[in-house]
Amino acid sequence: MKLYGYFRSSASYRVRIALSLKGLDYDLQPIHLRRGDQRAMDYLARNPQGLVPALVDDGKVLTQSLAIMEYLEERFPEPALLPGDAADRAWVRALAQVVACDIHPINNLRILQYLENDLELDDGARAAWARRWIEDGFGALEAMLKDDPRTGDYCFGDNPTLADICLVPQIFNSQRFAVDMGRFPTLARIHENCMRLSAFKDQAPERQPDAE
Ligand SMILES: N[C@@H](CCC(=O)N[C@@H](CS)C(=O)NCC(=O)O)C(=O)O
Repeated sequence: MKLYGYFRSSASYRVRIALSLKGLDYDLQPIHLRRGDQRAMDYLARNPQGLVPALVDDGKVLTQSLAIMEYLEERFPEPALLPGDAADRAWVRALAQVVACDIHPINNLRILQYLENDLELDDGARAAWARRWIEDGFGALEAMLKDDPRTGDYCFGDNPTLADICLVPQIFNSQRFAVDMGRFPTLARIHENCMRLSAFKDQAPERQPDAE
């Protein structure tokens, strides 16, 4: 498998964690987002959205981190990243989508670049924007997880799932915007547990070969 990604991209980090939890090897093809490699013709031929990650398996190009992780789950079911029960799976997907659908897209590089270049917002205003939406989503996740009996060492029980895989990279990203995790003690505890696992720790952005 070949993973097109960028060390600091949280969507790429998600897929690296999933591959690692499933014990799957891959070759990394760095796409330098700040340099604009995602908009080069040869990359757009693979992913016309001009976003990372993209995973190539068996000659097929897969895009969108959630779709890629669901593909990996179907193709390599063990260890499972989703629970066995349909309602539990819907819960885990809902937690994952709070991050992947409602927090991450409005704080993405291209959005921050639009705020800077088109709306001419300064560093402080851009950071305030990112913090606003991250804290909004983290507040919802904290409320969902803190007293729920399904919450364990991780977002769902005592094994990592897609929910943790989405949460941890978003917490990494939130550190750039000085989000105070003290306000989200359940998320902070789960994050700490995840970071004890090599799949999360070794795939962290600063440990990637393309890290700057
Ligand atoms: N929903 C997509 C989001 C992908 C995405 O936004 N990737 C970011 C990095 S985390 C990117 O490639 N940004 C490039 C840009 O904004 O130009 C997924 O989950 O794969």
